[in-house]
Parts: sequence; structure tokens; C-alpha cells
Amino acid sequence: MHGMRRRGWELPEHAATPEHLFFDRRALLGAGAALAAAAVIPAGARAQEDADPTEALYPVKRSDKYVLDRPITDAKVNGSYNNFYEFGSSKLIAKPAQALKIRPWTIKIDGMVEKPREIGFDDLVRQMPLEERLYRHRCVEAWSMAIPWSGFAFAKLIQFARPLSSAKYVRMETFLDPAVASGQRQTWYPWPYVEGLTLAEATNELAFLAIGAYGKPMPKQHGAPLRLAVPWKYGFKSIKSIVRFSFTDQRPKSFWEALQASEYGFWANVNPKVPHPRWSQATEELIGLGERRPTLLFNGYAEYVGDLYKGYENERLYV
Ligand SMILES: Nc1nc2c(c(=O)[nH]1)N[C@H]1C(S)=C(S)[C@@H](COP(=O)(O)O)O[C@H]1N2
Ligand SMILES: [Mo]
Repeated sequence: MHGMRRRGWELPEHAATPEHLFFDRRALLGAGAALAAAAVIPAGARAQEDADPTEALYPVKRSDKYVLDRPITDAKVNGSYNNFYEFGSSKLIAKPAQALKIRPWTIKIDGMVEKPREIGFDDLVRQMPLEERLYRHRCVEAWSMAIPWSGFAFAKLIQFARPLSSAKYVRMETFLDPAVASGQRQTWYPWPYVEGLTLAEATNELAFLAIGAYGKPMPKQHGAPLRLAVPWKYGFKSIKSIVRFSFTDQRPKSFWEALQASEYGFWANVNPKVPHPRWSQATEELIGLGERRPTLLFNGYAEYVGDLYKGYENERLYV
């Protein structure tokens, strides 16, 4: 099932071992509230920024459709334990991520569409029906959180983009700005961060483009101003700070797949029975609660997405 481990080529060990802090997490969590407090952003850093034009949209109405089986993760814990390799490979990137400039923010729509276009983030948001959804988030490193995202269904963006009927996939790209994102100066990574979904996945009602969290515009460390939330897949699929949606008939190669295809595949659907080559996926740690629970097939969303994979049984659906 897992093919051969790819050689580490010229990659430094830590680059070939993504999300390597997994085994350090316990020590971090031991620091508990101290950790959260340490990552709080100085008020001055915030005050210098112009007011966010989307701020007046909050709070958006919560959908009662997506219910959690666990408490919402504390916003401070969530906002100080992040994966965002553009700003470093540790979990403590909240502070450096504040350097990201999120206005103006232009989104490019191109590839197999009726007409390629560019649109400003604020113009796009104004045309989208906003809602809040409570979603679980399961990282491939065997930890999880629960988050109230604000945003809109990916299907609405696809309607807006008007892909040709020949398009089969949507490829998404994160910003590229090594001057701001120190991680992007580490040239052994295949920047910019790329992810992809089939159009069937992207139009599934669960696929969500999030513009806010916890009833406010998206904190930068979570991928402001626009990030994906595909909660039935491992967290690395949920690409942050998106600047481009390209429609294509070729399966996109994602950032992690380019680095280590044997460990991080295209599908990456959560499945407790299919271990990562280096660790079990049977259980997960609920960050901030100090609790482990059994992991659920499709992260508990099988009723929504189970049917998407009929006919794909020969693919590596769970890596
Ligand atoms: N552009 C970009 N998107 C990204 C990542 C990243 O490093 N860069 N990390 C991914 C991983 S591994 C996870 S688990 C989630 C983490 O999202 P969070 O920090 O909001 O919890 O973002 C995903 N999206
Ligand atoms: Mo992750």
C-alpha cells in the first residue's frame, strides 16, 4: 500500500520529516497556558494595521448542520499551535505570521475556465453567502482540534469561477513572498505551497473556504485572509492564504506530495486503520484537552463524503 520510502535525497533531515515536532508536542502541551500566553501578539502590532474591511460582517450565522462530538478548542490554544511552514517549521509561528500583509489581496482564477479573472478578496466575499460551521480538524500528526470557521461553501466559488466541463481538478496556491515568509527562503521546499482536490470533492457540501475563525476575521496564523477547510482529510490538505485557483484536467501535485509522496499523497482521507508509514493513525490527541480518542473514518464525516470514493478503490485513498 505504501510503496517504497523515497530516499531523503538532498533534503536536510528536518525537511524530509515534515511535522517533525510531533514527538515534542507533549513537552509543549505541558507548558499549557504558558504556551498560549507566550504567543499572544503585542497589542501595538495589531493597532498599526488598518481595520479589516470584513470585520463588520461578524458574527455570521452559525449553521446547525455541522455538530461536534467534543468541545470547541480554546481560541488561544488553537491560535498558538499552528502548522504554517511559510513562517517556520515549529508550531510557534503566530508571531512571525503577523508580518503577512493581507490587503490588498488578489485572487487569481485561471486554467480551464470560461474566462480567467482576478478579483480582490473583499469583492469576492461580498458576493458569497457566509455562514459559520463547527468543524473537526485532524492533522496527519495524530492530533486534532475543533474550530468554528466562518466562510462559504467551496461550491459557491466554483459557480463563480465557471470551469469548463473538461476540468477535473482544482489546484490551489498559497502566496509566495520570501521577504515576508522566512520559511520560503528555505529553498529545498517546493514553494509555493500547493494543494488540489477533484471537482467532485471541491463541490461536496463539506468543502469550505474559511475567511474567519471564532467569530472574527481569520487570524494570520490560521491562513488569512482565505483558507480551505476539508475536514474529512488530513490537515495538510487545508491550504492557507490562498491566492490562486486553477482548473485543470491534470491531478495537481501538492507541496507535501512533492517532498515525500510515500507519506503524503493526493487523497489523504482520514482513516484510523491505515497507519502513516512512521506512526499509527488509530487515535488522536485532542489539543488543549489532554485527551486521546479513537480516530474516526473520514474524521467522522463518512455520511457526507463516503460515496465520493466509489470506483477509486485502487488508489491510495488514505495516505
Ligand atoms: N500554506 C500552508 N497551508 C497549510 C500548511 C502550511 O504549512 N502552509 N500546513 C497545513 C497543515 S499540516 C495543517 S495541520 C493545517 C494547520 O492549520 P492551523 O494552523 O490553522 O491549525 O494547515 C495546513 N495548511
Ligand atoms: Mo498537519
